[in-house]
Amino acid sequence: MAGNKTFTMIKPSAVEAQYTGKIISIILENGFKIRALKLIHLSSELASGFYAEHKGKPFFDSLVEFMSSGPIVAAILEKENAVEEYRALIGPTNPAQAPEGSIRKLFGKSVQENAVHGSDSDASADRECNYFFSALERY
Ligand code: 3AN
Repeated sequence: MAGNKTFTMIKPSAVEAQYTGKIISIILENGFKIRALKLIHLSSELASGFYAEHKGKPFFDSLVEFMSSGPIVAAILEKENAVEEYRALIGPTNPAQAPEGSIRKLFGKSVQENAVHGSDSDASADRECNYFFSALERY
């Protein structure tokens, strides 16, 4: 059975561009509940740990540098079938290929600066939620 939680980050360039409020509105309008939320500036160590599965890929160093270049907004979202529903709402990795109205189409600039992260499986969602939030910070 599909889980009901997913993890998202609004990436540094989208936070810097003041898109946080608009992105959170879209998330809420689409039936997700916010179960945890914080603004945090990742160190390069924390960003590397988060993206450990991509270590060794050509874009890894640039991704870590970008993700630690300014604050991000991290959140735990709840909805039935959350992982799949949220990935449909944000669109594919490349904003140029994202459907009209999707978050990455609306706010993404490039494959790297694609506005938001969304977990790709229930197992990743669990790991990512625990990476960012303690039991006291989630509801
Ligand atoms: P998604 O976030 O759509 O699940 P992943 O997990 O394949 O995509 O990649 C994680 C992040 O790495 C992406 N959100 C994007 O910022 C970056 N990324 C992925 N592929 C590339 C690439 N070819 N060039 C630059 N950055 C990339």
